[in-house]
Amino acid sequence: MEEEQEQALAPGQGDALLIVDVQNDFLPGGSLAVSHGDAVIAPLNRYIDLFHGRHLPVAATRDWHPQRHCSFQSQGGPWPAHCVQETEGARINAALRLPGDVILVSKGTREDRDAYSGFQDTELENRLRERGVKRLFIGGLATDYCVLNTVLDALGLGFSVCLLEDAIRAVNVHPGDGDKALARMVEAGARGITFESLA
Ligand code: VGL
Ligand code: ZN
Repeated sequence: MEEEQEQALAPGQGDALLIVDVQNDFLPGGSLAVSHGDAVIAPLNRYIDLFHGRHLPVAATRDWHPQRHCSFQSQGGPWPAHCVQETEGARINAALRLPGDVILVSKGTREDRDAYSGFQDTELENRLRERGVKRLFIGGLATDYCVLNTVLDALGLGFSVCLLEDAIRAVNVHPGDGDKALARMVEAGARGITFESLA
């Protein structure tokens, strides 16, 4: 019984890894730092090695805002300026070992629209479909914003989702937001997993 479950979970044909917004501005020292956000990097590198080693697609999203983006406080939005295109803060952290053939998707690129989901106004769905992806293993930052919205969109689009519980961290603007987001994702059909559950 136990073994059967593990086999079903092990990444294979039709699976892809999707890493959300592991950018300097969301890490300690960044302009919209997620506390302990850097704790996702080591586990994500293990997932990258696993997927890349099996020749399975690895995708990454980045928040990629123009200088006067509507989500910035200077423009009446809720957030400090963050992930401004071509700045150091917008760079995906160098410690993350993304493969050379990563599927890289930029979101929130329009001044007048925000995008918490990696699927919003991007080519992500097409890029995954053309690789035959049916199930996504999703981790990154932040649990209560971009991970939440990316996971809900993925499920809505018909992908199965395994949520990497050991490779996500929350902003927690309100205490408990991360836990609430986790519950919503599981309620919507995401399966919470850890790296150990794959081994
Ligand atoms: C995010 C707030 C603003 C995220 C992006 O990546 O979770 N959060 N922009
Ligand atoms: Zn943003």
